[in-house]
Amino acid sequence: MNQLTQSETDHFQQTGWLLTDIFSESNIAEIKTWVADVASWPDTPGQWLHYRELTAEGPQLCRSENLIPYHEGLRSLLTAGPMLAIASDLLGQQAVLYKEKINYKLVGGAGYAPHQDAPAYPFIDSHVSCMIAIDDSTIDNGCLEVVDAQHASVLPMNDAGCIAEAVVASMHWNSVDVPAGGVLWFHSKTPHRSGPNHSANPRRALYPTYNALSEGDLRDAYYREKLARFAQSEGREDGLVQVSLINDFQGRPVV
Ligand SMILES: O=C(O)CCC(=O)C(=O)O
Repeated sequence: MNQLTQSETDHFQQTGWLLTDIFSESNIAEIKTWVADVASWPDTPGQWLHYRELTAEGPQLCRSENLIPYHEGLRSLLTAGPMLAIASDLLGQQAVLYKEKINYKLVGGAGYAPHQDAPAYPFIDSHVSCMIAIDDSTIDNGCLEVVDAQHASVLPMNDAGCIAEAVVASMHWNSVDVPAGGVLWFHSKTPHRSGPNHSANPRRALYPTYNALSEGDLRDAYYREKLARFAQSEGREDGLVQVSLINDFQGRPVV
């Protein structure tokens, strides 16, 4: 613990998000190769999960998840060292990894409707997540946009499990540029959204999520629950790609 300064912890407590700079150039280069490793994995039932979307460039990977059982580098990055220490600082107690994913947002990739993560994360009320930017993340390529000081409770939702339109319109959205290797931490009730990637380059990001270990080590239970709910689901009524337990992703299905 105590990887963060008091003013950094205060910023997170007050706003619900915090931008940190913890990786060296060589760390970042290595993490980029790990993300490329995952993207090259085949679709193998019963292991990691890949999801695809249809873009103007054709079918593209949009997300991979359940990665750490199959990648030693990612496992040690996300379950030890500064990542686990910062998550513990922000939770105020020992953290444990709850889930992990890569959102690729390749050229033409879709964005995410305004939402809080908490309704999509069963078993526990409060988590802390972060976006580890693999590529520079800007408004052009669909960076995260967050709302300050709205992480105390779950806000009214629409049928998609996203934040109700009237509430979205009443809030002030801050777009947060994150340079490649930068890490943007956010609470699971911090409202966030992102636009599509209108640029000519990918906007990849790795997202680990942590919970307090005192509430249980629930990573296996999370993936079991998610797969069970997906197996029962008949797909989204709006016909878009289902990557989450809420319907935040705006990607079109590959037909
Ligand atoms: O990667 C993004 O643009 C947004 C990700 C997000 O909000 C999510 O995966 O819940």
